[in-house]
Amino acid sequence: MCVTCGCGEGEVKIDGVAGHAHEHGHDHSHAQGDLHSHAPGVGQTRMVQIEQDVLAKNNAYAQANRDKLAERGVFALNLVSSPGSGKTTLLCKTIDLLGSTSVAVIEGDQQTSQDADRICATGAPAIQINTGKGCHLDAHMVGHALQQLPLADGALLMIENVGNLVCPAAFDLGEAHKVVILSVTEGEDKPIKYPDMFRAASLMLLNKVDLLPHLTYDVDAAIAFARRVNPAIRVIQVSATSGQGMDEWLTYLRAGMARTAAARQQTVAVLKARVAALEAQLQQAKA
Ligand SMILES: Nc1nc2c(ncn2[C@@H]2O[C@H](COP(=O)(O)OP(=O)(O)OP(=O)(O)O)[C@@H](O)[C@H]2O)c(=O)[nH]1
Ligand SMILES: [Zn+2]
Ligand SMILES: [Zn+2]
Ligand SMILES: [Zn+2]
Repeated sequence: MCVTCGCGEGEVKIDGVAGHAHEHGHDHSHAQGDLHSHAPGVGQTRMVQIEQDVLAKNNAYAQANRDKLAERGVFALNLVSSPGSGKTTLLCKTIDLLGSTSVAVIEGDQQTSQDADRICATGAPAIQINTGKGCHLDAHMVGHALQQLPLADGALLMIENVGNLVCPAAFDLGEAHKVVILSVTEGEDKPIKYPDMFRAASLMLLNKVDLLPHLTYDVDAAIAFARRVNPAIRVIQVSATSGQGMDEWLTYLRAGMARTAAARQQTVAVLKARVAALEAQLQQAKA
């Protein structure tokens, strides 16, 4: 169940396959029953306890994902938005510009493999997670998708979450950052109506700016609303169809990939130095 809206889980499918093997040997006794957030007969204290258990379990899976990604030097972003903001279109455009060999994608939708099919058509690898009745991806699903996704060392991993401006805010997937996409057809006030999501994100992509000449949309007001809930949020104005703003977006992505690769190299260097020191100690002990 979702701790935010109480919706059911349904049957999760990864690339069309329900259920999954547990090579990683994790305990699978989820604290996710059929309980509903507003379940009659379940007291408030019990509900809070269940929410904490679900989120704690998710955070443990997220940390495992984060460790795995760091080991590979993979920069991972969790793309969140309401349905139809342009996430998949933006991903296709990004892959076209960045090259299909350096990007891999995990797609989240309740049903269909439409989005993964669109990504695969670009040449980049993609895995589709269908959440059934679920309203968000969680770190456990992403961990299983990662087992199947061909992911090069130093790659960019884009996780397109289920279109929903509420529930995905609470679930860490192991990403470096959440990126919220707001399209100019949705109204300026979404950041103050759905503040949790805009607070959780480090970057807001204001998409579909090519449509601005046809709308009465106040870009400054939208940015001011976003900064009211998250003063540190960075904003890039883009159009996934015309390509406007893509340079700045690609610069952001390349900088993140370079930082992540450098951190991995540093970890490897530290480990090598430690191994050398231990070998020297061993030689001394033998002498
Ligand atoms: N004019 C314009 N249309 C866009 C832009 N980006 C996406 N669209 C259109 O918006 C619609 C939705 O785009 P998608 O990429 O499917 O949006 P999404 O966020 O992936 O949708 P879900 O996965 O269903 O939540 C499509 O008709 C796109 O062609 C843009 O920058 N400008
Ligand atoms: Zn929910
Ligand atoms: Zn599992
Ligand atoms: Zn999509």
